[in-house]
Formats: sequence, C-alpha cells, structure tokens
Amino acid sequence: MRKIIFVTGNKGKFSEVKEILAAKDIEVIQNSDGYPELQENELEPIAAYGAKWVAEKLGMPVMVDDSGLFIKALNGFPGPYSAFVEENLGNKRVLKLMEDEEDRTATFKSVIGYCEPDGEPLTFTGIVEGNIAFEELGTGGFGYDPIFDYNGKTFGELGDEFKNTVSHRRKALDKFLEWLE
Ligand code: ITT
Repeated sequence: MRKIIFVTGNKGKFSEVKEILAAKDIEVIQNSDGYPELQENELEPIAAYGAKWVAEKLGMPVMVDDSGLFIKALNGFPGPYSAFVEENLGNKRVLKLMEDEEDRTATFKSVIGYCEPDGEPLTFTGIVEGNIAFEELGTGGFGYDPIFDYNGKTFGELGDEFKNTVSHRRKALDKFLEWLE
C-alpha cells in the first residue's frame, strides 16, 4: 500500500482526503506541524511553496491542500483569507455580508500541492460552483459547508459521502491521482 504524508492542521480536510485516497489504496498520514503560508491572491503559489518547504524539511514526499471560498458578489472574498475569516468572523458574519446580495454564486477551490525532496512542487486544482445559502443548514462537513449550497442543498446537509463525489477537493485529488499513475 502506498503511503503519503499530508500536512494539515484541519481535521475536516484530513478525513476527506483519507477517505478519498483509501478507495485508491493509498494510506494518508497526517502531519500537523504546519508550514509558512505566503500572502498571495491565488492559492496555487501558497500550496506550491508550502509543499516544497515541508518536503525539504522532512526529506520526504509530501502533500498539502490550500483551499478557499470565493464569493462573486464580494469580489472573491474571503478567497485566500478563508481560514482567517472562518476563525475570526464565522459563517454567520459571512451571511450578514451577503444579506442584500442577489448574486449568491460562489466557488470552492482546492489546490493540492505535492513535492518530493530536491524536486519542484506540483499543483492540482479542483473547483466546484454553488451558491451562498441564506442560513446555515446541515451538520455535515466542516468550515463553510453549512452555507455552501450545491444544487439546492448545502454540503452540510448533503454530508461527506456525497460531498466527496463532487467536491473541489475530490476534483483536485482526481488530477493528482491521474498524475501519480
Ligand atoms: P491547513 O492546516 O491545511 O492550512 P486551514 O484550515 O488553515 O488548514 P486553509 O488555509 O486552506 O486551511 O483555509 C481554508 C479555509 O476554508 C478553512 O477555514 C477551511 O475550514 C475552509 N474550507 C476549506 N475547504 C473546505 C471545505 O471543503 N468545506 C468547507 N470549508 C472549507
């Protein structure tokens, strides 16, 4: 069985990635030591830099996942600041910002960064389109899932099993797996 180290402090990300890769016979081992996160408007350079930094530090191949929610009416906010906003404002304050907005379209994006020691980092991007709900719904998933509406139900309502078949993370991992093979 192939093993891969996934550097993340986010339990929700870890359990999704573990589940998706287990189906491909890959064991995912969590490392929660973290990495320096560049301040960039795009997620790709953040994931690439993080993966290279940890691969060099540990001397092992590693993967990271930098992700975010991009809300069109808010010009892409919170985007690369999604973790900070989730921690400091939370879903209710994001809904408040969206109170008078008619265009509720939003994109979830996940960038998997992969790097081998002495190698150059690679990135694999996945996106899923949806809408910002009017209230938090459902108890599944994590983070922004209760306010991300996918075809009429939030990821919080749809639950992990379904989410893992259509999510931004699933799509990014599919690209990564294709490359691995
Ligand atoms: P790392 O240790 O992996 O960096 P993090 O939580 O800091 O964990 P990010 O910097 O990528 O991760 O921040 C992404 C934010 O968006 C964070 O608040 C997540 O909870 C949230 N998020 C990411 N993917 C999500 C998903 O699939 N569903 C809901 N929220 C998600």
